[in-house]
Amino acid sequence: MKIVAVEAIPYSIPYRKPLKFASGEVSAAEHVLVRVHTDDGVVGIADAPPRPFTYGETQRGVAAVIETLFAPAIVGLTLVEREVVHAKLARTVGNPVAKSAVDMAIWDALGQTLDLPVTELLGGYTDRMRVSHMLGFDTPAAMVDEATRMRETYGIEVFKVKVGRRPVDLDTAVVRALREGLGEGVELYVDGNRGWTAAESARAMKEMSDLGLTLAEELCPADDVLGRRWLVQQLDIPFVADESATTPAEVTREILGGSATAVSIKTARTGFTTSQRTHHLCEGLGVDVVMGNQIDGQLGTACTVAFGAAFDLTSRRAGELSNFLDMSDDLLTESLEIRDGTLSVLPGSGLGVRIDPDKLARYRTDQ
Ligand code: MUC
Ligand code: MG
Repeated sequence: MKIVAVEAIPYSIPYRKPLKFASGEVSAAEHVLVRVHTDDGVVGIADAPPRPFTYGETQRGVAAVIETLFAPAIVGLTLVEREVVHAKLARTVGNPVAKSAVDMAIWDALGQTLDLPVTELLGGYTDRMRVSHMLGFDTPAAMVDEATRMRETYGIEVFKVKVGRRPVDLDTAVVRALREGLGEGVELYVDGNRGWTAAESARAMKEMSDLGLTLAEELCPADDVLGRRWLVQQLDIPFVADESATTPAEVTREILGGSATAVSIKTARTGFTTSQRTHHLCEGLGVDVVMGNQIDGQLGTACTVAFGAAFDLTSRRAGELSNFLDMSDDLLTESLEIRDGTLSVLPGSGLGVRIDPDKLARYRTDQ
């Protein structure tokens, strides 16, 4: 049960089609695979997807902070001393993605050691989640085509539409085309990644008020404090805090300050240990939760569904679990399968996933 080594392996896998949104664009999964080794020969794994446009982390920075600060701080601790690990990592500010991957790799190693699935250790509420697919910027016709393909191929009926372009009609036209093209049966919601002002957001939401949207996420920056509060007060659907609520303290500030009424939990940035704290906080505050996607590959998606399925509150809404489908390849020995719009938690101990050594050798960038 003792941690003896922590590895941080950078790799790069191209996307077939880049995902574009108001705060950035991703055309390759330039992530870091984290492996935590124990003295029993167990190896826990997790993925770190750096998102410099949101958290300031880079692939080299993630590998460096793990190798130079985190690994020396936690080697020698046992897998059950997760709160000690948490406190040691917290001595370094920021670096949410690097910290989360270390945390989740420890949980995977713990599950393997106890021969129990991580999702059951976390809460064991259900074994699957409905899937929501994120649609990146494109023309209305291309976005309707993509959504139609996702519905026909995987049975996905929930779509998060990226918005936040100027003029706002570029995006409102897309959402209208999606509603007309897909019909009333699908669930649609929007995510602006802070691209609009509060006034632009209000205008866009008014223009789309007949389209039956279920959520609005980060339409304008949380730092525009009064504007955002003004916007949230006039909406009749939950306003999701995503990148503005990446810690329990930020969740408390956003919700109690009236700047959001729902929260996106992303295991890529809060791991399992802090995601538990965020979940319990949201339950206590009585706010809705969405399991978000940090443009995760299959390993990250396996973590999201393991956490999301563990609790009632996190499994109620569809989780954002499908954007790995846009990658040209992945690292796992067996692909995740979305069927009938649903992703099941993988069976087996820990996270239930294994890395294909040949694929890792092909895509790692440090050798
Ligand atoms: C999202 O919900 O914002 C875009 C950037 C990122 O970090 O996650 C995605 C999706
Ligand atoms: Mg978002």
